[in-house]
Amino acid sequence: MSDAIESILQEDRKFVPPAEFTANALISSEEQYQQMWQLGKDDPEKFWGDLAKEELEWFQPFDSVMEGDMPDTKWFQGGKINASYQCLDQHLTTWRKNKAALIWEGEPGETRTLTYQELHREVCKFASVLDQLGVEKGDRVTIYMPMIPELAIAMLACARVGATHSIIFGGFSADAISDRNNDAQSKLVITADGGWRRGKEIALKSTVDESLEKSSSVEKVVVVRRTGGDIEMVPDRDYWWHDLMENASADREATPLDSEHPLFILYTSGSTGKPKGVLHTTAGYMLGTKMSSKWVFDYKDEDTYWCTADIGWVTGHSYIIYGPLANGVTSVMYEGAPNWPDEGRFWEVVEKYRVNIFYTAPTAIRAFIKWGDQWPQKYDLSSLRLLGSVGEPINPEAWMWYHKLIGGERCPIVDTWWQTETGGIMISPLPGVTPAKPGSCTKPLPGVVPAIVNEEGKELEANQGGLLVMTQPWPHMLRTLYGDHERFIETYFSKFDGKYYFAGDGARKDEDGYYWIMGRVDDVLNVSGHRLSTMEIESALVSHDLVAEAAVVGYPHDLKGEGICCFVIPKGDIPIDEVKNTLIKHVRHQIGAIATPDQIRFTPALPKTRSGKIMRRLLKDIAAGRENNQDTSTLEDQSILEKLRQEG
Ligand code: 6R9
Repeated sequence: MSDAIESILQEDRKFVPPAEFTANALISSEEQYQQMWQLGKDDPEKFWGDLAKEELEWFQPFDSVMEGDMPDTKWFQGGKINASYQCLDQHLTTWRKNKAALIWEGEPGETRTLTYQELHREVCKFASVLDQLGVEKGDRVTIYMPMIPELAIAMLACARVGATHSIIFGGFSADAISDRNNDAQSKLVITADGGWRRGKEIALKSTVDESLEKSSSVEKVVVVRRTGGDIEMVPDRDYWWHDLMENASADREATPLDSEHPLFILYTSGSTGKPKGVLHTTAGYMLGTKMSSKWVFDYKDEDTYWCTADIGWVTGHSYIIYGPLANGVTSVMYEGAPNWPDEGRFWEVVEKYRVNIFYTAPTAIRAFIKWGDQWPQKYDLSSLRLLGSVGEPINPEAWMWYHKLIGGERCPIVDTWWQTETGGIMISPLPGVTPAKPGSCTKPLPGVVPAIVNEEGKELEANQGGLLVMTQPWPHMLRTLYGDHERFIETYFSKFDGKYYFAGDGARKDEDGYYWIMGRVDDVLNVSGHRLSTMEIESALVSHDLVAEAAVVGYPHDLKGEGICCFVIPKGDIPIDEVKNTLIKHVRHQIGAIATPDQIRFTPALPKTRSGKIMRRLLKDIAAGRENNQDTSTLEDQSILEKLRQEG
């Protein structure tokens, strides 16, 4: 058992929300939560239907709340709606029109604030640009950009005209972009010359150029000038953002769209090599992100809220843009690294904007711990009133550090469990209600009905480890994997005959009904809170001439949560270190920097069963440096294990 899991199992501390927080909270008592949760379970139609009427602005009301069972539930049929209208237009008739929607800080230090009105204006203008470029309702648009305001503008403009955006994280390679362009059949790519990261320019446009050699569906490219770096512009294909915006009309109404109109595709790693295009639609997603952020972050109108994620991941979609803006909140957006120009940057930003709510990932917290207490201690963090965590289980030690050093022991911590597929937070404390236990994401939000089941789908007793499933549909769940509905059913629903949504995580529920996530049960790695599939990395490795066969496993890593260990059978003689670097570079080129292997171990053979299956459990033990006490009787060649250990 790993140290992290061991320490979670021993955890029995409880942290009750401060009375003052509870007194001002939107959901402020256990009874109120119980009532909401019970209604969501017993009568989801009423629960979600009432919220959809109260909380969303409809061009045309819906006829039904939900139609059909999982996996193909349709929500709010007959309704007409627009996500950009929810985030922008609805605030313009209120006092919020001149409130800051986005406060942006670039890594080099420049800042830009866009009020709701200003953001609306920019979004309308870029929506007009999309019209001019021939982007139509239903078209797919790829966005590959740094964390700059134009990224938010581009995504909301797509939503405004009914184009489905597919945002690709800036750390992905040209091949990864072309795969996604082709899968989605994107018509347009929006990018920038580059972005800033740790003082260096990360080139984006040149990567897009390379990807377009293999993306035949893409007709045009829009380029934001960010770094001023040297780039090539292809006539009649590439256009500067600022040229297009110069004369664009700010008069562009939001197109009324069906509730189930596809809002975005976001690619994520699954257990096979091919990334999955998770598709979210409009009304259900907007309701889910609006309500979950309101309940979990307990927004107040005067709050400044900062989610440190990149918009290239689902957390940035749901909790930098759609959720907060639908609630009329001020959302901070930061372009760069947490340790540039020094390790105090995040705390400097908190102090500068008097951030009240701060949402980050355990991998970042572990890095802060390593960098030392002196960094947060240098800054005034007294504005903070609530902290959040997302992306992977937070170990109790990191939780305590976050609580003491950042939260000054006064801020509740919301450990939010959810996935790209769930669209929004599913299991999380309510900060004014739920006593926190470090390491547990606690209880399901209203409208969410999870269970822990065994392989046969039988619900387990308290404290028994099993598989996490959802037993009821929810409005913000994924609708399909783009272009592959069969894979959607197969991946998430076939395990339990269509009855449950299978999350892919192992978990247990304790005697108080608290959920404790134990990590993925499939071949998905969680590296610094980012999902990567072992198969994806294996295919990248074997695509290199020097590699005959490869097996990739995760192992516990102090900072990243999981590190990437690659066992490689080379072609020919066992090569030297230089080849390791070649292979590392190759993987980075194939997938992107986020997939950089931590270890490459050459081996003459891999441990296999007699039927030829790689025994990953054994490799995992070896990568983790653990003694192996598993059954190796099915291992074809017993001497391999010894050899592998020696290689390490
Ligand atoms: C939002 C996001 C999803 C996977 C998920 C799980 C892990 C996320 C967690 C957590 C424990 C938490 N995960 N939040 N594990 N506690 N609070 O991260 O989406 O990138 O799709 O990853 O991340 O394993 O299945 P995504």
